[in-house]
Amino acid sequence: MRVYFATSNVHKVEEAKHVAREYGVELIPTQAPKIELQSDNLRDVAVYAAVLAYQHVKAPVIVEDAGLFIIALKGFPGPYSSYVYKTIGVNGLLKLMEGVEDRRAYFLSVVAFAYSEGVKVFYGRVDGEIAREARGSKGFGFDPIFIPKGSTKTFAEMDVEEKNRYSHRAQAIRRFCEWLVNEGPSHL
Ligand code: ITT
Repeated sequence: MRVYFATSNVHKVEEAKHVAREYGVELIPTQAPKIELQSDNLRDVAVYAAVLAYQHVKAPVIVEDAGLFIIALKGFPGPYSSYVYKTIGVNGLLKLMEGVEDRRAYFLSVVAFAYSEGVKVFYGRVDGEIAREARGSKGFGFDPIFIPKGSTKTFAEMDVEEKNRYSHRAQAIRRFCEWLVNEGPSHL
């Protein structure tokens, strides 16, 4: 089964492909149309982007929208993670967390699948904490400062397989693939 994955992020593709392969699903990367809906809801952003992508590629396609939610910062940067990463970055977030004892945070992933029958949405979440300093050079984005529950390593200290054992994205893609294989449209 082949499904397009509309994204500008090569790391997302690599992570998702590893998971999808286990289900016999081939993800084909394609450029996402770059009009992002301004919304504080990841689901709305993903669904809107998936509909646009479907009109563009004219074939079944997924879009994934993700964000890092820090409890002590009332969920910031959340849906603004991409902008915050590009502006203040990892060091800016560490600064905001200086002196903060409650390090709890989670990543959320929303996968929206657009196809002839409409849009289906799948979620993934990983809980963990914000490290005291950046560690590791693998992965992308806020990986150097996120330690998932059950590990002492940051995501940036893990290879793709290990990150996928924990990650929000791997969970959402797994749920999508399970649905696709068991209940999805058979003509894909
Ligand atoms: P798209 O083209 O797919 O939208 P993007 O990089 O803009 O790619 P998102 O808007 O979904 O992706 O991601 C928002 C930001 O959240 C992203 O730039 C990272 O900084 C951060 N992020 C999301 N998932 C992450 C992960 O697995 N590890 C580290 N940071 C992550």
